[in-house]
Amino acid sequence: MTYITTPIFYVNAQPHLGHAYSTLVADVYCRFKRLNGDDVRFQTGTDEHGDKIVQAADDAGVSPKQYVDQISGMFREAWPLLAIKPDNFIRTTDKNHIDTVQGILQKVYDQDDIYFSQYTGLYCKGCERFLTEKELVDGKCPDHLTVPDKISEENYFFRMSKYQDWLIDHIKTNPDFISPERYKNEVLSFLKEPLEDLCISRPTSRLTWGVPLPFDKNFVTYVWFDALINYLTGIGYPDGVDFNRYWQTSEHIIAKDILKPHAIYWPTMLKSIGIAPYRKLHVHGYWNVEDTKMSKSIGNVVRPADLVDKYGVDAVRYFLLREMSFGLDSSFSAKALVARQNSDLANDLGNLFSRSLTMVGKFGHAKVPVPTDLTAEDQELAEAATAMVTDYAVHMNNFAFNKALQIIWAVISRANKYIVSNAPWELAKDPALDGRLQTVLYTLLESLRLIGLALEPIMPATSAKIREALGVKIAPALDGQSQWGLLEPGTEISMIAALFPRLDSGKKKKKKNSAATSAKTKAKKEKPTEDDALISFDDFLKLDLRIGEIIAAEKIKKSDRLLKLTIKAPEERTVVAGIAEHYEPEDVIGRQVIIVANLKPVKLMGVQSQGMVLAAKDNGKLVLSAVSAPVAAGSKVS
Ligand code: ME8
Repeated sequence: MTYITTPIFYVNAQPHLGHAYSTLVADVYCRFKRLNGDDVRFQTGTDEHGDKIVQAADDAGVSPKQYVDQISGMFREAWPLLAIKPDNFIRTTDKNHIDTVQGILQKVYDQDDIYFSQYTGLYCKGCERFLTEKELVDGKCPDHLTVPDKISEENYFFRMSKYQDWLIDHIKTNPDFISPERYKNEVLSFLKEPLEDLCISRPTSRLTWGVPLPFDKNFVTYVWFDALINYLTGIGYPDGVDFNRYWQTSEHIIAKDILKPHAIYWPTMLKSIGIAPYRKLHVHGYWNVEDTKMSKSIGNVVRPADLVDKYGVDAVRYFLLREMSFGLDSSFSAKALVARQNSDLANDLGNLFSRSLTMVGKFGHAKVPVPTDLTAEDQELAEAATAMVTDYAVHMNNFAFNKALQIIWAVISRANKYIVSNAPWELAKDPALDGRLQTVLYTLLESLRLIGLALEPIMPATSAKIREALGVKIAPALDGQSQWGLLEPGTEISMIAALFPRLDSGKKKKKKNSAATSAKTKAKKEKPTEDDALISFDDFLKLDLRIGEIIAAEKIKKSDRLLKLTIKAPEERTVVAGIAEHYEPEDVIGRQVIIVANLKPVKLMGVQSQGMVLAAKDNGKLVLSAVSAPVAAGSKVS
């Protein structure tokens, strides 16, 4: 039995390659366990409270609720495009999750593991946590390269330090608790220093978008204390049957960025709640893009839906698992993906598949042939193919997906050489060699069957195509299907189109009529090229730009960033602008600015905004747009 989870992702950004990798690994591991006959539950979801989300919603000009609904939906919709099938998608704004968090907080508070105190610390908004001086590099957060804010306030604290010795002992006595080893060592080395207690609240004067503390309504729960509990809520803690069934088999998949919350906060929280620690924590490295950190500002964010649209689901799944060594960083490039698609998929696997089937069609009456005596070479291929399944399984269990694939590809390459050395087309010329010919063809088909079986978790559609071509009707399973010689002679084979097209590097795959080719996915680009950055004149004409005159302005309560403007253009309208940190209301009254007049209205902090004011951003400073001489309010800008 296994309960597999991914991190629940913040909804301050759309799903990208990094999120896709963790979720893909969880899906592959889940499919692999199921192939072994295991009872598996797989959960992912979204983390929707906290500062970051409020800020992102503010920047997008919508309310936090509208914002989280929209982005959470994008995560939910992204996974099926990659053939990822979670059993449960959890949101931290779900009522049952909020109830569970409050129940746990009350329990931990009642047993005196939470106390109230004054705290001064260095807070990194990006990490959503206080950093210690030691963690800073040149005074900055090493992950976000920002100087943390010094914050001093009264808050509630979880007695994390109380569990430090227990945690060290647990990690040492359970060698598989955190893997790969390097991350276990990192945690143990961190635990050599005394652990501080964990600040688990935020005053509502600073943040309201969170789970209210059940014992003090003036505070909301710190986002990490709330988020980690998702792993319990998702299986119905405290009394759902699934909790008792699955919890002790829980395995979390994360990247190195969130090691500390998962390896330190979470086990100590569980200990305090009185729940056994999770079974395993699997930590992977980071995806860069062409050796550069993936970031919105650089414009190199890779969207999974775009990749699927361009290259197809299985090629993307294959590439991500083949290219990254679990635990280490890796670099994505479209060029490398195309190269792998052409060499590993179209050439090696694709050719083995189409040559074998074509030859069975031509020389074997399109039926699984009857094998006769096996030669040493046949035996060797048969043994290599069966050993492949066993060895691959060891690597899959250890999250060494790239090694599992290398083992499969070694057999593919061997089978391709076997075709060349046995030259079935030559055997076909002499009727006396028909027995030999049929044995060679059988050996190829049986190798393909085992290759297809092993590939199921990683490339489910390809594996299904191989099964279909070979006339295998039963659902794939390692137990009972891993031995040699199970293909039934006489079974009709089906001719199926090539598994993978060859791609010209840099060119798009011909669009298929698939769900992946939705209008939405087309709108998102993998990496902007010069062409992508250009819009047509028709696109430009869609914008209704006008000169607006600001005739009134006021601050919006509870927002540091927003001003409510009344703008004449020529009719009066309300526009909410995020300029309050740069302009006082009295500074803007009487100004003429350029507005986008045909933007869909949105509600911002309860105020309906009908348009947008254009401003230039210079080194973080906003400067309002203007015209060089006064013009009539409402004049069109073109
Ligand atoms: O940290 N390479 O959410 P998050 C590989 N909400 N994986 C990457 C990656 C990259 N470049 N970028 C992101 C949070 N990831 C919290 C988690 S869990 C209780 C709460 C993946 O949206 C990777 O799995 O910042 C990483 O750990 C996670 O996204 C961080 O997602």
